[in-house]
Amino acid sequence: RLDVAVTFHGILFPGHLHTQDSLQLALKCPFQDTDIVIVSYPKSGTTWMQEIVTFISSRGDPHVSQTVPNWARAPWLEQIYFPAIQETYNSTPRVITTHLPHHLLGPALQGSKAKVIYVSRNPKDVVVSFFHFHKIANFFPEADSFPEFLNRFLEGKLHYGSWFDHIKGWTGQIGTMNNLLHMTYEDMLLDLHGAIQKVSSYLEIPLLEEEVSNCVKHCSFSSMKDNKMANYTLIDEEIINHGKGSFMRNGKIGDWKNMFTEELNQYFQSIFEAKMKDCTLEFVWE
Ligand code: PPS
Repeated sequence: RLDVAVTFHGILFPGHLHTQDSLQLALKCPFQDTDIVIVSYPKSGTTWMQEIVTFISSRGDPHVSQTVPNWARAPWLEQIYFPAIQETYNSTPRVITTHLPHHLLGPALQGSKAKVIYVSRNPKDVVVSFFHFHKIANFFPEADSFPEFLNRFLEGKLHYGSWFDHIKGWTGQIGTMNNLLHMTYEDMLLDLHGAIQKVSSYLEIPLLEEEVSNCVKHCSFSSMKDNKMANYTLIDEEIINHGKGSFMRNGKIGDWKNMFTEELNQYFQSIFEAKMKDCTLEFVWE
């Protein structure tokens, strides 16, 4: 069975992709000062940021993005295959991706100059995207009804843990960690050109206007949906059921409105307000 879970520090992870050892190794990662680390809660724009960083590094040239799958050019730190990839992963800078929360990964990054990019998205769209992904990804447990799924999300019981802990843990480091850039899915959707310029300047890879335009063109939803090195269609049908839906599903802000009833929205709002009362982040909901 593909949907067996691993519990690590009280958080569930898909056992198809992780083991206790792979998770433990991640926490001891010897980060290099040149590393670029993309951090996110699932469904927040991870794949998009992997593409943006790939294109900034190649100055808008599509060769790498069209020939190397995203999991090989920006591998997942905590997944089983990471040590094997690491041995042959000679590109500088290394681009590493992770969904780990700050309370687990923070110690390994302490003292490192690795450039962290934290990507977040409004949680209503996160939970809707995650719900749909559970329906096609066979390494997640069967999705319940949406209200039950939402409840598990709000209780922090889904795989990868609590969205609240994740966002508060990482964004709580802004101002403490010099090497942390917070980008939102909504920033990227509303102004991709500006978002790419911001990331390129943070990474100290200045781009010509023409190079930024090429990055924008190739990082659009439609370009990525058509790029088999970015859209996960290379993954076996038994792992991701492509017949039931696509990873590049909708790519919009505000799709939550199609799933949340008024009652669910009020319920969400009450929990959100209670859990985020110590947090000043503002979200774009639609
Ligand atoms: S994962 O499984 O954690 O790696 O998922 P993640 O990549 O974080 O999030 C997947 C959602 O991001 C959307 N996406 C995009 N939206 C707009 N433009 C671009 N270029 C883009 N690339 C990926 C993807 O469609 C998923 O969101 P939903 O709402 O399900 O469409």
